[in-house]
Amino acid sequence: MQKYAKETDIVHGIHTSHITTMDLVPPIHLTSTYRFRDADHGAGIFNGTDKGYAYTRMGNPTVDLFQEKIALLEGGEAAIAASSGMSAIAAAAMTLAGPGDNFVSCTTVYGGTYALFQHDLAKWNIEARFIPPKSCCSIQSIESLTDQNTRFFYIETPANPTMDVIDIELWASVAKTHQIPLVVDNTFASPYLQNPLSLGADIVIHSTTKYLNGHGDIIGGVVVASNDMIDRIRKGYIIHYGPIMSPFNAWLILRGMKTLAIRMEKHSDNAMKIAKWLQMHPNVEKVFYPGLASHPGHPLAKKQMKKFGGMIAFEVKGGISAGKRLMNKVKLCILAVSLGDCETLIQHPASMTHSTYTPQERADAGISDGLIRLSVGIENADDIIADLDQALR
Ligand code: LCS
Repeated sequence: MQKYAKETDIVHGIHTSHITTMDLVPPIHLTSTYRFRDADHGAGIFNGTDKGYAYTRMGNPTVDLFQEKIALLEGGEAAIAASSGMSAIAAAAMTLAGPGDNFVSCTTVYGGTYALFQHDLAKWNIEARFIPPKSCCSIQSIESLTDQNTRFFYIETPANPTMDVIDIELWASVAKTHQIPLVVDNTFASPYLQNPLSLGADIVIHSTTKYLNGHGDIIGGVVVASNDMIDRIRKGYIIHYGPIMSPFNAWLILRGMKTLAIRMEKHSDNAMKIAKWLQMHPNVEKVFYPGLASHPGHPLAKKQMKKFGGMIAFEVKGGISAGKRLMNKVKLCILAVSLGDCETLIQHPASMTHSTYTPQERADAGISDGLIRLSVGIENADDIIADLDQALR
């Protein structure tokens, strides 16, 4: 089979036109159920001896197309889509671990992920063990929290919201020695900028709400892994707990994904320009962007990412009160959570995305009260800079 570059796969991968309609764009299969030719056909689909669809919670052609496409782009055998990034994470975690088990992660992850790990999984007697940012790339720290009941490792890189860069190959090597899977949330990078499976990870997760869809109009998630693992997650969680992706959302994500390469190029170029400008601004205390040579994760990001993405965090002089004034003064940038949209979004992690942490937990995670997060859009970079400049002044 001809092998194409990532940009080409993003546009052409998977879909082949229907033999008679010859449509360029696949149709949306909006159906909850499917006809069986006869009783044996129906029974055959249910027992796996016949190919075909039975019921959309168990499988849908439009959702399948999206799953095949993301598996192709991440270099995985298969994928299972979910109703949100959170349900994709829950599906993976609850398939891999049960009562009495534990897993190891980093303290700094998306606030919803942290709450799921710290509070909700605890109710099922699944224990999350967190490594603080300073030792997140230390084999010793990972080893010291790993025991015979550790069922998986979970990392997010770059991490939300501090932009910590976590060494995927290092975590993968420790995971291999313990024969447990490494799960990587690749949401911030997208498959265009980073492919964790090629660096030794076993499972990749995306909130498709973000860069994959790219247009801020749906919520979705996906898990990419081996055929066996995806089968386990599908049967062990998605089909029976039911957080499936709707065919309509799968179709919108397929549509949004076609421009992933050019969007990620523009997000990354804009963010680099803005991060450099912020770094020089007299009212800015500190900038966290892995593309800056001053970022501690810069050499690692250069190694494991193609470019540095569209997410920036920064602290303004004057702490939280100055930060609030900044967020209230922007005119072009939009004060909103989420990320990866065409529009530049600005938000305050401590009171918004990471308000699920206690103040002490946020301090442990390196999320200061004055930290502001910018999801840089695809507008003209100078217009974003001019807006931030008037607000900072
Ligand atoms: N993983 C990461 C890295 C995220 O940033 C988010 C959401 C999720 C998973 C969960 O995905 P969802 O269920 O929302 O599709 N992050 C958000 C954020 O930073 N602002 O609003 C949501």
